[in-house]
Amino acid sequence: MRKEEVGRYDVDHHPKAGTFYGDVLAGLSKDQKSLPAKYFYDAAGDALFQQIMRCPEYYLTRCEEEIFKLKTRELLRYLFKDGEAFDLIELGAGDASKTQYLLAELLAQEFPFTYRPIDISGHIIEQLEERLKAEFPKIAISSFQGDYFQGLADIQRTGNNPKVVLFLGANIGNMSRDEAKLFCMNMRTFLDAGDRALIGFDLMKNPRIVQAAYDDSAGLTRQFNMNLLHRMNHELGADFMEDLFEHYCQYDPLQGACNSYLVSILDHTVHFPNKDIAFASGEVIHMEVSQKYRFEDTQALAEEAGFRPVHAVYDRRGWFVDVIWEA
Ligand code: AVJ
Repeated sequence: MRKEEVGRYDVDHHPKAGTFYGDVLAGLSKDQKSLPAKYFYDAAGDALFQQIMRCPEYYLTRCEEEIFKLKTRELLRYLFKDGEAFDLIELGAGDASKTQYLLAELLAQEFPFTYRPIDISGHIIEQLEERLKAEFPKIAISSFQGDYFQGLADIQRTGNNPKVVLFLGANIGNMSRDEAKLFCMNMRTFLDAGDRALIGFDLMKNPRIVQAAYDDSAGLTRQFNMNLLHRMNHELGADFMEDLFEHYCQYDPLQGACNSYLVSILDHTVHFPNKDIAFASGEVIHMEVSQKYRFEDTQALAEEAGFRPVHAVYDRRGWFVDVIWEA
């Protein structure tokens, strides 16, 4: 029986780091249990995140959309040099809902560029390519499905156009400050002097506003977190029970860190095909950090990672910033 289950879920007895099972077991075996936020995004997670982005409390997407829609030319002016061919690379392109404003303007002004979206989801990449080709028949697009740095390495190997790298949506917020620094340093190694990066940061603001964005009244963020439990049940043969966990999120305005957790409400044990995980009543799984920054923090980060801050574009409320850095 046990063996059959293991077979059914194709579960390795020594799961490797970097695989869903390996990363999940490593995270749940630590004293302080945690799960990597990147595993939120299966098909159901993608759909829930789409809903979160449209819910009234989640201001981030609307702020950055406003910047891309109303300040397209300002972005263009600081990102691109006239006349020279370049690669416009986007890390975690998703549906490119903000980038499309930039693409439309670049095409209208006949900039010679290739759009190179990178996304971990093959499904998302295919849809995006199809949609953009329909919408912008003249676009040169070459997408990469996989890890950001694999994608950057691939682009570096196959061409030597100047690069502009987009990393939008406060995706950098899913890293701790230290991780963000390593990430930016790593990104810098794929760039040449003069290449540019545009990064979206969510800024520190009234703690109630931040807190509400990650604890929406419709319970979408709660479902988004619970979805990872369901995903472990479906894909790894675990037996998490949603009713035994509560969603809890807490914004710390001193650190600018919004942390979300699932709290076990009883002593109980969750079974994977070849591993048991014990939960104490009140014990938490750390699910995600959404790090908020001061503008000055982003400038320090640029310098630490080997970039020169060039320009910054804010939404009208000053809640969000897209910074432009030069390598
Ligand atoms: C995709 C990382 C930008 O942290 O704001 C939204 C993910 N998690 N609600 C964020 C998320 C819960 C989101 N990022």
